[in-house]
Amino acid sequence: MERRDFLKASAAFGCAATLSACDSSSSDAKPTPTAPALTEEKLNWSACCVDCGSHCPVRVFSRDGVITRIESNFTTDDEYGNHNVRACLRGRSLRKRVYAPERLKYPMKRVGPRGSGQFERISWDEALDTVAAQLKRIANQYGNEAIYALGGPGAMYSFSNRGCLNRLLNLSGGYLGDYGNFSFAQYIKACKYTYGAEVDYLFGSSIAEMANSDLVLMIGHNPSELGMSGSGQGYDFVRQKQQHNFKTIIIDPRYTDSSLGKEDQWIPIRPGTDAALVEAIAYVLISENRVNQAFLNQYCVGYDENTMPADVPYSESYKAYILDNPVAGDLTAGANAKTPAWAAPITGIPATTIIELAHELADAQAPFVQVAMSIGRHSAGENNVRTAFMLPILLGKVGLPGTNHGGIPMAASMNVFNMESHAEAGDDANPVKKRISFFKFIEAVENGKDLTVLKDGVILPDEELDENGDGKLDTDIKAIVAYATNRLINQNADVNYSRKVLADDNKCEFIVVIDNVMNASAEFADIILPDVTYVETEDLVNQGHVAGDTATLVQMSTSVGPMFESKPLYEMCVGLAKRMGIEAEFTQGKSHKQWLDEAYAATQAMNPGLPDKEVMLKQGIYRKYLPNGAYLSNKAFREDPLANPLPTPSGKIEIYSERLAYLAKHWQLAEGDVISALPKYVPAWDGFEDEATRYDYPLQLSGYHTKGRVHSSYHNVPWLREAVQDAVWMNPIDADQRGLSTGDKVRVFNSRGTIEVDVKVTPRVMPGVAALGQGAWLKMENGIDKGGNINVLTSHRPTPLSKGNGQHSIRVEIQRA
Ligand SMILES: Nc1nc2c(c(=O)[nH]1)N[C@H]1C(S)=C(S)[C@@H](COP(=O)(O)OP(=O)(O)OC[C@H]3O[C@@H](n4cnc5c(=O)[nH]c(N)nc54)[C@H](O)[C@@H]3O)O[C@H]1N2
Ligand SMILES: Nc1nc2c(c(=O)[nH]1)N[C@H]1C(S)=C(S)[C@@H](COP(=O)(O)OP(=O)(O)OC[C@H]3O[C@@H](n4cnc5c(=O)[nH]c(N)nc54)[C@H](O)[C@@H]3O)O[C@H]1N2
Ligand code: SF4
Ligand SMILES: [Mo]
Repeated sequence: MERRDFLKASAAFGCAATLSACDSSSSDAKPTPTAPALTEEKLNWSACCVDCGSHCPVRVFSRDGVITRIESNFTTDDEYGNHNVRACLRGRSLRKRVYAPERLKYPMKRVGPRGSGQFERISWDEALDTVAAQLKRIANQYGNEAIYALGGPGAMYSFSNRGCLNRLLNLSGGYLGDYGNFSFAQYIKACKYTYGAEVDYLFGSSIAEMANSDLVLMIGHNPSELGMSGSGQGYDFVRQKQQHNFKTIIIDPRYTDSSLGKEDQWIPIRPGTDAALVEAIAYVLISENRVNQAFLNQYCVGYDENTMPADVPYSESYKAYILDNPVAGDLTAGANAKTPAWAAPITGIPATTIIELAHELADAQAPFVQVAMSIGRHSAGENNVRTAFMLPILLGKVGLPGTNHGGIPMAASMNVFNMESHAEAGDDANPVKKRISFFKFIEAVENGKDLTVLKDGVILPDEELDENGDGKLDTDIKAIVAYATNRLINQNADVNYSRKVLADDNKCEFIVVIDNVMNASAEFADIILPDVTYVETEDLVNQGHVAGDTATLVQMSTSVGPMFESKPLYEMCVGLAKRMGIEAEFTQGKSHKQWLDEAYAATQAMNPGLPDKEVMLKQGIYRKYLPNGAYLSNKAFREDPLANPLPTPSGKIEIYSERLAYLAKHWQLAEGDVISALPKYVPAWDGFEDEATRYDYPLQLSGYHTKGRVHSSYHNVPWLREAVQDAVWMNPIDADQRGLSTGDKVRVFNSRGTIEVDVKVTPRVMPGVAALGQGAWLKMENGIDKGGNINVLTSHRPTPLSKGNGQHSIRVEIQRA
């Protein structure tokens, strides 16, 4: 018997026996009160469906509909490959989130000014009547393009996800769609213009491929804090490191948990300057003749005179740019050559360290380069990522065992029915074809009609390509449907700007928020609909994007929900469909249970070994370690580039991109924004070299994803706030200059706002840089955020190419509060 089952059995039988033995041994004649008989404790499998990507199983024990405890997965012998998919500290505290005081219990409507947080309880009928009527009114008055659907990362179920809402909106005339996302908008553009496709090249080699490497270089990559589950990257990385002992170098402004003794070298770098480091490494490799010339000749475009596109001179080549010398064949460095001496003061890395790193990379048999998404979330993010991709390219270490082109680890995953894909298939697809960048929706509320193709990257229906055209949006956004996201306010950049725009209900006339808790975004709703939490519903979930080498499927079920007056999203959507006159189309005549059974059957058809649902309800998790083997990125291209060309226009790796040269000429860019044909270090707004802000705000602030939360999810669990202190990290040098010590309350501020937090003085962050975990809940008091929300300080200015979020580029000053 498994340990837990044994404990459960003793609780059920052993304890009762002990109690009665106690009773009879009493010599006192007075009757001793007996404990009320306990009903049997039930076990249901559920999952943590947040956006960290692992979607770990959890075992929910309950009695009479009340959760007694939540446990992790402990059902295997834990042999690596068949190991338990353990939930991290967050998933294990799920009970605290379910019973949180902030929990939304019933539908509510706003009764004060928008954003004032004044609400009144209403019935479901009133709530759904209002939502249906408002969506219809706005569609009639302004067109369906005026409706924007925001959401999803809070609840990554396969069935009851944002796809339910998307389908509902699609069937009622559609909504303004978006492209890109907060995680990797800039990154996937770097992939597209270098390797030819977006998400396909976001993912690189599996972590298991590190077994064949002798040097793992992580640029901003932090698996130990970002992939913490049993199926996550953190554990896979540690296992590979233990077994194969490859050298590990980590480049990060912070000494992260991925280091902590697992690294051989930590190279602290100033945020947003990795491209300067890479260019200096390129300089060493080129000037010492250590690039892989044969690889560059055969597989790449734009490196030197051998590989330039027709009509583009050598002076435009990468080699000429790095050497600052327009003469082919001449290795003499020009005055602006990208030498280590040039990069040192920018990056904060000594020139000798840069040269050593270049030599280490050149000497490695199989360098495995991992480029994190984080370096894309900067003001010149696309160029940061494109430049980092140059390391394996210059070395020719692409598509060979033990290497990686840079992409984040391929997440092993199983196919699953997904409502979001379903909502875009066939007749249910969105009739509105226009799309904006995900990061532009507040601007589209403020001034949608001013957003154009060439200035703002609006995508028009007849122009699948986001690259030319002179069109624009026809309307401002007038309604927002926000589901499972705190991105109306908390997670979006420049909180004060979002608050100002959304507070005006003449601009966005209607906002509905569907969530579990009253948070900063819910406060801006006109109608709030309370959703069930993960443990209160039946669904299916697979492992998602920031995940490791074990593919998982979890069958969720419940004995505790729905709690209060909450409802699963699907059922809310049925209620709305009824009121919008599209119930038959929406339900297709099926009950919620029938949909779930069909979703399971469809999933089973895609995964032949998957047991029947009855079995999975008891077993909870179905897992496979590397179901398709370890993935080696670019293997086929490397083996035969003619038979397996890349999806770029040239079929090769594009160091020089003619498409980007075209965009650079035709797009209307804001002053200081750079789109370049070559990958380049660009000193951009709020970066280290930004003249406009570096004097008033001398510190760079790095807003990492903390192990204490997933974004804003789990912030309201007091256990986690104790376990992982929300303090701004400062190097002792910077703290001394300001007379600060650990535990002091400080104000962190810039032109956009001020937050108040504790300070932690630590050499784990480099001088000149402060660091603060993103995602803390906003708590505005007299214009100062006492919650410590970093987005009070971030800019809503988009990045040049993807029009994405440069939320990691922040400059601040810090003073005692
Ligand atoms: N400054 C800064 N800002 C950032 C980032 C950064 O690095 N720096 N990172 C960005 C990134 S990568 C991302 S992905 C975004 C994420 O930002 P969000 O998408 O806003 O993610 P969360 O903050 O986790 O919000 C999830 C919401 O879903 C709710 N929720 C949880 N479970 C359920 C459920 O079962 N049903 C419903 N209806 N709701 C539920 C939670 O209560 C929460 O309000 O943040 C971005 N913001
Ligand atoms: N615990 C936890 N795990 C998560 C999440 C979470 O909120 N909490 N969010 C999930 C989601 S949605 C996403 S998108 C991913 C995000 O994954 P990432 O984007 O990779 O995460 P970040 O924490 O932003 O950055 C990772 C590291 O990069 C460093 N860094 C920041 N700027 C730079 C730079 O310019 N150069 C270098 N070299 N390093 C830099 C940071 O200090 C940090 O340690 O994580 C996922 N996993
Ligand atoms: S936060 Fe991520 S790693 Fe932690 S339990 Fe949830 S899904 Fe698993
Ligand atoms: Mo993300």
